[in-house]
Amino acid sequence: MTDGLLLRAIRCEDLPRRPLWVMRQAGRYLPEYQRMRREHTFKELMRSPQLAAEATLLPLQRFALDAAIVFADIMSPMPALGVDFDFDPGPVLATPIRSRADVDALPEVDAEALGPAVLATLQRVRAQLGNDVAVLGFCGAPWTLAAYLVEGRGVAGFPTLRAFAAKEPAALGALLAKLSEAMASYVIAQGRAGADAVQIFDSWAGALSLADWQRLIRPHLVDLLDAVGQAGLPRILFLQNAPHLVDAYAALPAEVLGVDWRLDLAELQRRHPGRVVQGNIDPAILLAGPGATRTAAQELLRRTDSRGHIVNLGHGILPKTPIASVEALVQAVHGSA
Ligand code: 1CP
Repeated sequence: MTDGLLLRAIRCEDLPRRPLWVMRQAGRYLPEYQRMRREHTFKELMRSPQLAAEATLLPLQRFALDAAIVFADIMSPMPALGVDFDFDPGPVLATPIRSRADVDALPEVDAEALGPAVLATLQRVRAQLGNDVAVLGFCGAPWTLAAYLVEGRGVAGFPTLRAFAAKEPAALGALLAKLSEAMASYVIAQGRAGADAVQIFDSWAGALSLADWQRLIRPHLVDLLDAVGQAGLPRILFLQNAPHLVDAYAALPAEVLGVDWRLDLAELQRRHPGRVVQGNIDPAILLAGPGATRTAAQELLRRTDSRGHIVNLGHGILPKTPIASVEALVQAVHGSA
């Protein structure tokens, strides 16, 4: 059987239309998901491969999307690193990592303990979908995971993390190295469990300057990308709110570069010819309704080169998004080559 549109776009093939999926597509804007959440906590859903597979497949039952992303969180593998956390609604740590001693106290990673429920979910999802729909695994990039581990929760600008980077660069390096190694094992295991490609979410990429990113973060991100590439798994690298880093990210070893809505995707394609890109409609436009969504999608399709473009939002879909806006997005993408 031949591959579906998403894997073919990753190989930069000529296609009848562009592939489409939506970041956080299995989330709270779906009434069916809200129903599941009334009966189960988020943690319960993630702990049960049967329920997590059901949540993963919900958006595919409504919309003709070209990929399913496994229902899990970037924190799902963290228990294997001895990290204790809860969701409120984002990740909150019982004890943030704030010193060299805290980093050194992290246990040796037990590869078997890295998200076993996520792997079991992927196996179920892969078995239930045809090859025309790609199954995506994912992980957090080392820096974005460190943001939660050090800050303790999502905080605008992550000031505690940035102070830690300034005060304890070697400890930060040790933490990022540990996360990079663990995430490589984790996503490679996802590939064995049925993921056709993996997205590496660097949602908080933009917190440091380019010079500090080059010095402190880049080597560990490259180690992760290299390990995943050596395993033969296609890599989608997503960065958010980091326009000063986008050219540096475009030079990293990943098959696809995913960007947020702040960037001009057509211009990015011109600056990096042949680079496969993903994105980048502003998720807030979908809140404005199907008309505004259709206009934004058509404008994106008109302005950008179709070859090597995976259509997506520029960040996760927002909880109050009308279903009709997602339908308009799907129709716009299906209606044009
Ligand atoms: O109340 C609920 O239902 C829980 C909310 C929720 C959900 C549905 C969280 C807590 N995570 C998730 C699932 C999730 N998270 C997916 C599954 C796939 C899908 O929904 O389609 C994925 C891919 C993620 C990834 C994720 N989690 C990222 C990277 C993507 C991004 O949005 O930038 C990040 C930064 C997180 C952290 C996180 N977990 C949850 C929330 C609400 C957040 C972000 C907000 C915060 O930092 O407080």
